[in-house]
Formats: sequence, C-alpha cells, structure tokens
Amino acid sequence: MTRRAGFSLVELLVVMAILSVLGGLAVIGLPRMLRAGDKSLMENVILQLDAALQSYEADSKNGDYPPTLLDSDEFPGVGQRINLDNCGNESIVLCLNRRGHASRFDIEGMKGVSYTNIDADRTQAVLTSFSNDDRELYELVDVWGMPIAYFHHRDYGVVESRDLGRTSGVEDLVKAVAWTNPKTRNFYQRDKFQIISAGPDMKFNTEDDITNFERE
Ligand SMILES: [Ca+2]
Ligand SMILES: [Ca+2]
Repeated sequence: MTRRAGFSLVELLVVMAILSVLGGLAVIGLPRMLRAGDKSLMENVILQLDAALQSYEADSKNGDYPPTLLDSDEFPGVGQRINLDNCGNESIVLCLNRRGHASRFDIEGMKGVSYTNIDADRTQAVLTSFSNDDRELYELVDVWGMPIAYFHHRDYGVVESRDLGRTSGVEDLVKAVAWTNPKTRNFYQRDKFQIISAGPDMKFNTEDDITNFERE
C-alpha cells in the first residue's frame, strides 16, 4: 500500500473541526477570562485601598477616616467644592496623596486603574503631591472606567455620591449609596467605611459590585 503525501479529506475535516472549536473558545472564552481577571484585579485594588485608609486613620495626625465631603474649612485651598459629585472618591484621593506626604496609595503598576479628573473640577491651591502645579481634583477610576464610591460611616444613608463618571445631564445621572445588609437591615461596616466599585455592569448597588466587605 502506498501512502500519499498530504491530508485525506477526512483528516482535513477533523483538523478544520478542531480549529473551529479552538477559534470559538478564543472568541467566547478569552473575553470571559479577561473579565474574570479584571474582577480579581479590582478586588485586590479595593483590598489595598482599604488597608491604606485604615493606616490613614491609625495615624495620630488624622485620627479618623477621610470624610465623605471635602469641607473647605477642613481642607483649606479646596475651594467651594462641597457637592455630591464623586464626593467620597475625591476626598480619599486627596487625603491619601496630600502634598508633603508620601503617597499612601500609589497606583503605579496597577493595571487598568487611574487617577482621572472625570468631572473636571479644580482646587484653588495645589493640594496633592502629584506635581508642583497640579490643581486637578482627581477620582480613582476602576478598570471599567467608572469612578469608585466611598462613604465614611457617619454619612451612610445621609450622603449619596452622584454623577459618577457622567456629567452630561439628569438622564445620565448615576448614583451610589452605602450598602445595607438585607437580613439585619444595618449598614455594612458600621464603624468603618464603604468602598464600592460598580463592577463590570458599571452600575452601582447591583449584584456584581466589588466592595471592601462581604455581602449577604
Ligand atoms: Ca474631580
Ligand atoms: Ca454593579
């Protein structure tokens, strides 16, 4: 029996079938894997941010977690910025990167997260250590492009963070509120603070949110 070089039709069909399955996996499976990677990346960021805020509070110069609202009496130079737009987020970015202090939350090397001034507001004085003439009031933006939300425990249920990531008008208004435990009806982290990433759906207070606490 002589063997011919190359492939028989059956062999070719088998190879094509395998390639199409692999191709399908690449199309369907890869984005899913990337999404899972994004989620665990963001969980890690929130964990590190939680630790940075705890060490901020443990520092006797501060003695408390950053406030939810940037009060201009407490933060001279911030200007008249006491509003609810990305409020808690701006506060922690400012507090953790105060001028004259080493950054307590250096995002260098963290993939996908950034300090971005989404709502384009500025401070009156240079308050962060980012550069000598930088008056931007930044937000920490998650891997899906949404600013995170932060609430000091005294503001749970009192302050909402709004307009996160969208500044175009009321119909696009995005709101975040502190999470409540559905069983006990108490707020999670009652003596601490809540950090919330909206997660892959880019909406706050939904199932896929990534938070600095376990939810029931
Ligand atoms: Ca801002
Ligand atoms: Ca969500």
